[in-house]
Amino acid sequence: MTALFAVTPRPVGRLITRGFAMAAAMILGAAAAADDLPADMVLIPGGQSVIGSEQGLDDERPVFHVQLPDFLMDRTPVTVAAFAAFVQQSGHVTTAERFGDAAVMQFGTGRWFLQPGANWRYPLGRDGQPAPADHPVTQVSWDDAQAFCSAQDKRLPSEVEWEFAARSGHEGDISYAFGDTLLKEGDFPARIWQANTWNGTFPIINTLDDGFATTSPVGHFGLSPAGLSDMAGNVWEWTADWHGSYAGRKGADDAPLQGSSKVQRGGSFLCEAAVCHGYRVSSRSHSTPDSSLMHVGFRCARDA
Ligand SMILES: [Ca+2]
Repeated sequence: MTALFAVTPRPVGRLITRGFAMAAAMILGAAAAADDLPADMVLIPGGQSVIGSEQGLDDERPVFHVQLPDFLMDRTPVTVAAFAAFVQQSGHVTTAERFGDAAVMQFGTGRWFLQPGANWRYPLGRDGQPAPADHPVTQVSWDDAQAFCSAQDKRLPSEVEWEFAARSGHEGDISYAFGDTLLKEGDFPARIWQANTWNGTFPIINTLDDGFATTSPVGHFGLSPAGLSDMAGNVWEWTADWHGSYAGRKGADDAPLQGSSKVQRGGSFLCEAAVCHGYRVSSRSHSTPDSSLMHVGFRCARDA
């Protein structure tokens, strides 16, 4: 049976954004100069940034400062199609397939359970729909994600790299990878959502205002100023790092050397701000490396 998993509750935090557009323009200018990038990756120019938020939850503070070199990030989360190609080529058998079950949340109650037969092909189990090819792959463990990235000559991003990329060069407090509002400014009452989250009252009512009850096609909600899609909502994304307190952190290279669970970033379609505001740039969740969950995927990174 699959090991226990943790899904961290995410209360609402109030965050303030300033100067986002200027920082974004700087990033875009630097990225545009790179002509030899892999088509599926984005150059994230290095620099300094704050990590965490003093207005966030306990594990988002104290904030600390990092200095990062240039690095590359996948433009989108890894899709079901890309993962299928990897499986076909490598013969990889996922953790969920070996265990015979994976974690599924029951809509209406919010109760998590291990669903027999759930895996990356059928995230909700064999009675559910097969995973669409252009959606982010889910029901993959940290070990599966690591294996995929390694096969592409890539690696999982560190937690610091993930947040740095989500901030698009913005060092101050910032709400989301796309700015400071979930709804595109000026579009009321058109209600143009910028991320796939939970709309309504979790876990009882999902109004589906953003169009999706579970995952959505990668890139459906556009790109962040850094050129990345789905850096808020859709699926949480595995990072390379063990989860731990920020207390004593002094830079990008002193993440915990051991732990019991790996950090996930970005929030998911299950996040409703009053319960789980996980799609903020500084928000963190974590699960044991062998956990496979219906709302967790990943993307890869590479040294520049
Ligand atoms: Ca949704």
